[in-house]
Amino acid sequence: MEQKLKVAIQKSGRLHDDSIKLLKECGIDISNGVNKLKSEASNFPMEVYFLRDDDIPQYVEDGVAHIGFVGENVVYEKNKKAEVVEHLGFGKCRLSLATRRHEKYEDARFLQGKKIATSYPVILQQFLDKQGIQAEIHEISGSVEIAPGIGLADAICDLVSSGSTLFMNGLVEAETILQSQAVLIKNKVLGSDQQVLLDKLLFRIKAVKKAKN
Ligand code: PRT
Ligand code: ZN
Repeated sequence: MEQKLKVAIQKSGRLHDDSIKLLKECGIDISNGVNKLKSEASNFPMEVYFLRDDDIPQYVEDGVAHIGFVGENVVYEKNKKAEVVEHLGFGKCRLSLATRRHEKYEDARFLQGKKIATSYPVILQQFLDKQGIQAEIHEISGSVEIAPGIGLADAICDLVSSGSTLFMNGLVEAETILQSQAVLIKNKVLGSDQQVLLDKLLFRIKAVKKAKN
């Protein structure tokens, strides 16, 4: 049986198109049928699994997928045993604290004793611990930006790219706690066949990135 490299990418969402595009630029053709969970490359020994981004680190840790394309924010939040091997240059954003526009945030001490809404409790808690701040974290899975407006929180910690979502909700960015972009992660104990295929893919990814600079 021919060995294949099993790759996890986002099924739909902000990283899906750029992930497929990067593979294509690497000369790898994926037939991407809508609603398909799995696909096979026609010209590279590769199988692609389409998954929720949140699940990708776990799949890679378990070795169900050998590698995955996912946001660094998700990698650090899930904290699984998967290794970041390459930054992919798309999906750029930052995880930031934001407060109501009128609030005077000078540094993290502002957060002492306050309520913060976020979908990133792990990364936020690490930040607070490092700053020696005690705050109450409210974990919510979406629409974090409305939390201050409805009295659920004093501040939020969420992903920002253009900043327009914050602006529309009367919030301002107070502090960035993580810069993020899509990365390639790999299972920690790849077999030698998979490692050879990964090296081949990485060689092509690096060439694509270089051509863009
Ligand atoms: O369904 P699934 O779970 O796979 O997808 P998802 O809804 O969890 O993730 P998705 O598709 O929204 O984002 C996937 C990844 O894209 C994230 O994990 C980040 O690594 C990256 N990314 C880049 C972003 C953004 N930019 C971004 N702006 N993810 C989310 N946002 C959201 C942010 O949460 C906020 O609501 O966009 C809004 C802010 O955008 P601006 O431009 O108004 O600042
Ligand atoms: Zn998700």
